[in-house]
Amino acid sequence: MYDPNSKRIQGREKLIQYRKALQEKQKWEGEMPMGEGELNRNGNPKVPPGQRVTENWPVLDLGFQPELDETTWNLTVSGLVKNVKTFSWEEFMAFPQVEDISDFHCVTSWSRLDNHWRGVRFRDIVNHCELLPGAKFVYIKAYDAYSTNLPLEEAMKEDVLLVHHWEGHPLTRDHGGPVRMITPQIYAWKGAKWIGEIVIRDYDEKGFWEQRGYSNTGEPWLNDRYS
Ligand SMILES: Nc1nc2c(c(=O)[nH]1)N[C@H]1C(S)=C(S)[C@@H](COP(=O)(O)O)O[C@H]1N2
Ligand SMILES: [Mo]
Repeated sequence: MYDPNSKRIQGREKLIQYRKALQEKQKWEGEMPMGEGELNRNGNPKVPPGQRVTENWPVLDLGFQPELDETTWNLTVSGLVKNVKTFSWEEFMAFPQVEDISDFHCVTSWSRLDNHWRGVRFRDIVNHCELLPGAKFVYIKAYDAYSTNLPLEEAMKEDVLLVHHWEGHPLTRDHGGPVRMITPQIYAWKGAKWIGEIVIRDYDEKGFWEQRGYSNTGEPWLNDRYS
């Protein structure tokens, strides 16, 4: 925790591995310059290919921002878990509260670096409900018409959080307050704002943007944007 740079180095290493594997080095290099000019003090790229750093935090939604508060919001975990359960705000806040700093990469090419989050680990909530055999995919439903999907393995990573604070302030409604998911290692569309339900499944179902041509995997460091 508290080391977004090591996460960037991991991403960068993934990219290098991938380039080696491709063995079309020159062609690839021409199409996809690494670094994009955004270098940190050590000369390493801070952002994945094709991304630019933004200082502000843009808002993206489907034109509708659900109005929720701590009394009306709740979170259901369903599907392949032993204990299907709906957590109230108080029950959600009773999980271990963690802080983390991570980057946020939007597929529309902006990245916001070093976001300071407070929230609950996705894996703590799901483990509490006890995964059943066959659990492999996650389908997320939000309080707007939004949905998204990701492999369970990605969702269980340490820095995937359900956050309620950003930079020391309660998460605002426009950014998905009171609680949204964040997926630092994959594009931000995989992190549902106004998260309402986590469905654990043995099959994959595409979410809102995945159905409309976004990548099913969405790995920023591999420039994995569209399917
Ligand atoms: N519920 C919901 N979650 C969502 C979206 C949305 O429209 N509705 N947009 C996604 C996209 S495309 C991105 S890039 C991020 C944007 O989060 P932000 O508006 O806080 O920057 O949220 C993701 N989660
Ligand atoms: Mo996005």
